[in-house]
Amino acid sequence: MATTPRKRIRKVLIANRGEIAVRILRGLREMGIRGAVIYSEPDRLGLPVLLADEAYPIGPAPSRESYLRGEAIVELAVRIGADAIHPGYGFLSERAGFARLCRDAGITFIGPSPEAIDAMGSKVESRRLMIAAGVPVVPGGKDPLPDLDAAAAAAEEIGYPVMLKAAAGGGGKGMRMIPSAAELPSSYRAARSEAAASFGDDAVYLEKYIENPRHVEIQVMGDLHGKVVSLGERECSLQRRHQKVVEEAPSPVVDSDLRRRMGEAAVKAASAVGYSNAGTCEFLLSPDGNFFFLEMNTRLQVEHPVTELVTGIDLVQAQVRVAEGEPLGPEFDDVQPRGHAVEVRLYAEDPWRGFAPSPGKIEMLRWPDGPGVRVDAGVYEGSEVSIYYDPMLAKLIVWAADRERALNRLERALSELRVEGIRTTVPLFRALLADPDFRSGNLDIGMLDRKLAAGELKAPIDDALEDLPLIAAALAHHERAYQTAAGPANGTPARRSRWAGTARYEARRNASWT
Ligand code: MV4
Repeated sequence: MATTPRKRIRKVLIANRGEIAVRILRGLREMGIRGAVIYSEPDRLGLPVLLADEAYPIGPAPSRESYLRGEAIVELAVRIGADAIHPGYGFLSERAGFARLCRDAGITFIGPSPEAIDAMGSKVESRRLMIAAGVPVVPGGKDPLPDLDAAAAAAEEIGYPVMLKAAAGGGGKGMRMIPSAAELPSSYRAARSEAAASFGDDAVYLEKYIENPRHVEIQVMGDLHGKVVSLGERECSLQRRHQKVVEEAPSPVVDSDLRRRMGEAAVKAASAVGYSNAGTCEFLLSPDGNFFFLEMNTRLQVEHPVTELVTGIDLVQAQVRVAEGEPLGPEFDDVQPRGHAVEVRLYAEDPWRGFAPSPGKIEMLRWPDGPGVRVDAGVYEGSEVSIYYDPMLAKLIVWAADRERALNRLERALSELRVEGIRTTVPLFRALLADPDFRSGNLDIGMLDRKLAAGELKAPIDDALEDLPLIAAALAHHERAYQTAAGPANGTPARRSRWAGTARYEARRNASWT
């Protein structure tokens, strides 16, 4: 029998910060692998530094001078004797050039090959590859449009409404919905100049506009021996300006047949570019049940924990094992979701003031726990939340036997959570949990924006009321102390404090403080 080539990884340098650096450290420590982190100046007291086996300064706050210094990071990995680099998400994670630097230095990049990253990097290029591989993509053109006349002809053929997209793009930049022929000329010019400004390439192409779709994505995992598997879907429709807010697995509308078909499409997509390691295929799922490949994210995603909770697979550890050359075993075959998981992203933003950033010191912090609750945090009580990086503080993830119970559990967990000193998106989640459309799983990619614009999402209770039990208890304590010292001395018991009753009543009434 042929032996599998497996290069044991003993030390990993994590080229990231915040909660994902902490998440990766946890995965490594359970495998007996040393975890080293880099940190920028404002991150010197960050949670990753406190938890890592080794920590190295990488530069000042701006990412370009710290977390994006690819060459310095690879040099550091070599110097400290790391076998591999885990890029996390964002920063250098989807830069083929960085994966190449690692390869050239003999460092294992924990992610796909530079060739696979490149192949999925360009929209028209990956679209062409997907069409050739038989992966369903949104109906539309394959090539960039040379001029307005070509755009008008293509739009007529596809049928309005259409969507103009940047060929080099991704993430929604340079994208324009065009309801009818009248709007085409101005949108065409605007899309081209926006594409030029964002990507240095003004090429655009056309697709059929899919109305009220869901954003459903498939987690894939590939090994270095050509095996690629699907680990099921995540429902990510609840987003604001391409920033996901809530994610769940499984999707409330994906049944086992659709899951199998979307999984097969995702495996085809990944296999077409020789994909290995963790990746995500994004699809639009239209209300009539058709699905269309959008793009592939060639990294571990923020929302990976919901997949971990319903599959029982540790995705970070699986990434390390496949990077070592270990083949995906039978436990990766025909993986089906068990129960239901929901994740909410806690941002240091005020949802009632246009999601204004809310940096500052976390004066008080109490995470929820108990059955089925997971917190992936990058901060602790006393942390300073700076303005330099993504404002996501933590992810709260719950698991339960079904969706209804998972949402009840999330509500319970949020009632235990306290963050003082900065504003967070927590009240938005409370409002969403009280929303009938969210509760029933009736979601699409425009839902959150529509409800926010219509003022339909409101804080269910005034935040200030949360402190009532605390205030009542303090007053009760004060009054009791006062009466003990100066109360009637003739043997009659002191009159019972009105505040004591209030404190007990409030504590019972408001589960957020007990
Ligand atoms: C679309 C679409 C509707 N029809 N394409 C936005 C980001 C980019 N990755 C693709 N996007 C979209 N492409 C067609 N033909 C709607 C979106 C879209 C979207 C997609 C996924 C998640 C959130 C979104 C929010 C707005 C628009």
